[in-house]
Amino acid sequence: MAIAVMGVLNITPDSFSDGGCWTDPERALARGLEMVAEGAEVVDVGGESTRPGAEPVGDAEQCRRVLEVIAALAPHVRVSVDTRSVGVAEAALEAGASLVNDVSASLWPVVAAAGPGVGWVAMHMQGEPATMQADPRYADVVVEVQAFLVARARAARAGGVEEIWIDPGIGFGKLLEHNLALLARLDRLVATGFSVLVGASRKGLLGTLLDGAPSHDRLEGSLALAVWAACQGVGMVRVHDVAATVDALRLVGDAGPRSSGVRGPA
Ligand code: HH2
Repeated sequence: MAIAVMGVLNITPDSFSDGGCWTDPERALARGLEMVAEGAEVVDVGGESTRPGAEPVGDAEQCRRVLEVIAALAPHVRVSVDTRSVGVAEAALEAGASLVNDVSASLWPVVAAAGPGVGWVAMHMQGEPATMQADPRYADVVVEVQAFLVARARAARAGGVEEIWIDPGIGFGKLLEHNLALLARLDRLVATGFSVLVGASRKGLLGTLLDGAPSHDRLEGSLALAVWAACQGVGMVRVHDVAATVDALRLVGDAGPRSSGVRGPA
């Protein structure tokens, strides 16, 4: 069992837990390198918050936020770009990213066109960030999310994408009961044969379950879910607290960083 850690680097003024922290490119680069030293195999750079209620950010502004940081980090670590925009994904790959973290699960043609060595994360979301938490509904959330992800992943594979990750999208158009059901059945996603990524770090379900803890005070819950994901066979966790997560995963017997092969070509 081996699991990789993807470190979150949001270059946004409004992300739910690190908004405004890394808007200065030098500070962002320093944080990215710090996460590498802490054991992150991938640094996920995003220029648009997709928290509940967030409004879309235009391509030019996303590019202004992320491209300089991606170019500076890429010689040191595998970089993913967290975007739902074709134009931003293309520009980020040009700048040195080699993984497209796509919460819209629609950008695989960009990845296929980029050729070997570039991977794609397909995440499930019901609705759009601005309104997705208003009234999400599912007949069977586990079945529906799995069917959606497998269909997208198969299309991408048929289109020539070699490296595919599927992600249930914790908190994206889901109530607490939906998030818990998906976390309880991560084994079903793992059994599809596609690599699975989970992002539960500091998310709202932890605040709900832990007596209203604010986003900066959800470390224990985040670690518990990372460990749970690892035990279910998930291949990568997307987290804000890299050092603590790497330590927690080592303690449960995972080989930790540099073991999962997600670094891509040297
Ligand atoms: N969650 C967030 C953003 N991107 N990507 C994947 N693959 N999976 C996730 O669960 C996921 C994601 C939201 O978290 P964060 O980036 O910390 O906040 P914000 O969207 O406010 O920038």
